[in-house]
Amino acid sequence: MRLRVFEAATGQQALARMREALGPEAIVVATRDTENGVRVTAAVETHDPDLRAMLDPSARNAVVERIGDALRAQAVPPPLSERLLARVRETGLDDPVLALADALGRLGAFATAAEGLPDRLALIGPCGGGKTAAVAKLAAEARLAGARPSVASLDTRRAGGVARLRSLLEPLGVAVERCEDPQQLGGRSVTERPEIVDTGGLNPFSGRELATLATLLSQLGQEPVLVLPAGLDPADSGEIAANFAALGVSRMIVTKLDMARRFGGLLAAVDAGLRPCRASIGPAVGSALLPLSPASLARLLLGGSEAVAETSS
Ligand SMILES: Nc1nc2c(ncn2[C@@H]2O[C@H](COP(=O)(O)OP(=O)(O)OP(=O)(O)O)[C@@H](O)[C@H]2O)c(=O)[nH]1
Ligand SMILES: [Mg+2]
Repeated sequence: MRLRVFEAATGQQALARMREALGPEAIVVATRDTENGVRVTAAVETHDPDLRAMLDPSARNAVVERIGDALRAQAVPPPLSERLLARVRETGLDDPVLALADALGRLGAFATAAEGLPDRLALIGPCGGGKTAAVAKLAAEARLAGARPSVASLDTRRAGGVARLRSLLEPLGVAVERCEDPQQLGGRSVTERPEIVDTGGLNPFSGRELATLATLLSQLGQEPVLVLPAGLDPADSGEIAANFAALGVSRMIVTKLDMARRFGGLLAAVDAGLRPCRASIGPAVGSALLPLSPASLARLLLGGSEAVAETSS
């Protein structure tokens, strides 16, 4: 109940003002004649908060349970789930998306949408992970923004590696420079930005191939960015991400979200120290790489595959 006072020359005018301000549900509590006319005290019902429901401890448990169920369904490794749930319990936020987003924000660093990706980058990662498609998407995005990207490829060991990227970028009028090694790549004078480099795929569990990558990274002027599919087994994904983190890689583009039904692998990679910068949903060059934030990841985890379908349409 809230009280308000209205004064006017006549009672009718005071009542009209009251209705205008408080609506038809207002009721008159008292009227009094004054020197200038009439003074009406009116009341309007306010909806009191349901304190009992707000203080009910089981309401908080319901949020924890909902998030716990989602993390299980997403095949998030149990120790990682427990850490996320401990944070959800600690903050006591009532909204599942906000509560999970907060916990994810604590789990690892996320690049902000504005920060995005470096403007000189080399995409690296497991065979078939989506590096070449991501290079093409980044180049297309730059063209759309009116920039003239520089694109080069170090994927020369395999027949057709460079040709595929060329075929993807030809319609955009973007040339692809073939570079046999990092010396040739570094020897060019490139002023265009962004500068995007494609590389050949590797076996992320092979010590020999990781050692070759480490040598390559020590010779690159561009920041290496891991390209990792979202639907990998969580233990594999965490191990792959940890191997790349050990080589000094800190950012990743997550691909093939549309081909994943569980995102525990993505979370395991974030937990291993890789910052998710962008997400690829579908192979088409025209489908943009979307930013990934703790909130969007929380929605993805709570909404599952339906959320991906929504985002991609
Ligand atoms: N559904 C889906 N397919 C994708 C996505 N990104 C890439 N692909 C497809 O996955 C396949 C492999 O992608 P590439 O871009 O060639 O992967 P890569 O990492 O360059 O592969 P290598 O150079 O052989 O190591 C291709 O058929 C792509 O069209 C994605 O986000 N969703
Ligand atoms: Mg490739």
